[in-house]
Amino acid sequence: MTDRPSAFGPRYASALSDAASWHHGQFRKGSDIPYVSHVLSVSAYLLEDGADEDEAIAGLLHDSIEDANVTVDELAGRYGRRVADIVAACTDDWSGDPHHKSPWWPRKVTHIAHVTDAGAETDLGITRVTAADKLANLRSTLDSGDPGVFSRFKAGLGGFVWYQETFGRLLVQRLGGESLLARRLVNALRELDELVSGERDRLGDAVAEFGDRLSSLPAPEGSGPYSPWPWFALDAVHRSGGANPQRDLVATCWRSWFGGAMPEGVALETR
Ligand SMILES: [Mn+2]
Repeated sequence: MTDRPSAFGPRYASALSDAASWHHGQFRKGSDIPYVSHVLSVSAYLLEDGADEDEAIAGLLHDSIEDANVTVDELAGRYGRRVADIVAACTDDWSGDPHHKSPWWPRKVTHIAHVTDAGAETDLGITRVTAADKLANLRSTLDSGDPGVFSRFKAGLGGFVWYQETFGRLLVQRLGGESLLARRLVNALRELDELVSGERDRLGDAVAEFGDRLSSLPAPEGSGPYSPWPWFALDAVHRSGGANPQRDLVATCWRSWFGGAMPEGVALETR
């Protein structure tokens, strides 16, 4: 024990209790693990990276707007403006009705830009809490050992890999190499890369061939600097088990990624 100021003040203790009660009865996707384990991991990663009390509290409460219907004002009243602002920035779509989120691809593109394009004056706490959240999700995916784990994600293997790699690299850049969180993310991304190259080998040429056929399509609205096609092809071919994906399956992927119906004229002919 040392007499350095501890992050575990009465505010932190109260946030621990709120996190446990706000997420009571919720479980991690496809498992019996109580949801609170996730926010405890996020907060632990933050504390180990030298985060301050506000950031460690925001880690505990980062999913409370999205998953526990807590409002920004309520958070600000209980824990102060900074905690509320960090949690709001970690929430990818809360401005509207949580039951009618905007389509996955443009929503993620916007969220990445919102967190990482921030100017130098923007609170680094937002970057830190987001990075700890991404790390906790990535680690539990990598460690699950469950071959079906990617089917739990809205945009499947391809979408998961694009999101983790793109967001992860930008977060690492902004955190800087001295950060323990950044090193942990780099290691996890390396592991993801190994796992995915194994999957790509197993899926064979269909991913590249389908990706090529899609590549003449313009990127959907709200794609920013990103082209979805290589990742979209990876998702569709992964879902079809390595075969050339059929129209119904591609249309299902399309709805998950972009919302709405797949336009006519998407080149789907089988070889
Ligand atoms: Mn989370």
